[in-house]
Amino acid sequence: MSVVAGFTVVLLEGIFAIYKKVHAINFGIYGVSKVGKTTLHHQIRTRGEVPDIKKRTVGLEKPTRKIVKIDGNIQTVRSSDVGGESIYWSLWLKDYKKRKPKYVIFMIDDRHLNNRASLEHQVAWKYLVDMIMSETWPNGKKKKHKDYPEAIGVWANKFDLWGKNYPLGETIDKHPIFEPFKYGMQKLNGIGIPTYKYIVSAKSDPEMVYRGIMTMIKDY
Ligand SMILES: Nc1nc2c(ncn2[C@@H]2O[C@H](COP(=O)(O)OP(=O)(O)O)[C@@H](O)[C@H]2O)c(=O)[nH]1
Ligand SMILES: [Mg+2]
Repeated sequence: MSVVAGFTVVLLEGIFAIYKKVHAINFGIYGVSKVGKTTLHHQIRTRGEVPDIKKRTVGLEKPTRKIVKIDGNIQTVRSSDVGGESIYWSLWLKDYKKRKPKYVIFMIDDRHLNNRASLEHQVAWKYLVDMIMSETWPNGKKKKHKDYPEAIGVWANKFDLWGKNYPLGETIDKHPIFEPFKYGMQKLNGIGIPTYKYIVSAKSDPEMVYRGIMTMIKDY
């Protein structure tokens, strides 16, 4: 390679690195109350041990930019924190419609494993899957190709709490925590949206969080 060509490659790589830092990728982060959405936002923003979040998130907050850096890769992501109680689910749709996130993360924890009567995650998941699969917006307007996300992650959070009772076997894929969400994932796969199961401790393990975000961006 000539010196000029080599220099051009270096220059282009530099420009691409700057572009990735400046250009933010939209993420939509949803899930019921107390799964760890606000903790995840803190973790992406500050990296480290996140203090215990006692305050419930009210409504929909303004989107913020965060820089994710791992293994020499830098990427800026943008997301809005939103409440998880069912009265706020319509705000998930509002956020989703407005920002058209390229990637959606649906957060869960282990409440459905410990209490068979707990159906919060399942009901919220059905709401989210229907919201994404619907061919029209609530105003009747037909969705366009770019209105669908490129991938949806089901993120099981608080691994530090339930990992001992429900250890990670050979693959994340077969872990029982994801069992109730399989049907919805198959439906999404059916219309061409890939799904991605992931396990994290948003509160205390930044490495897992950053790797999960970067994997979604790189692999999907
Ligand atoms: N042990 C543990 N607790 C967590 C984790 N993530 C969140 N929490 C706790 O779960 C509670 C609810 O978290 P929060 O972020 O407010 O959830 P949100 O309602 O989805 O925004 C808080 O007490 C957090 O400290 C985690 O990875 N491990
Ligand atoms: Mg919150």
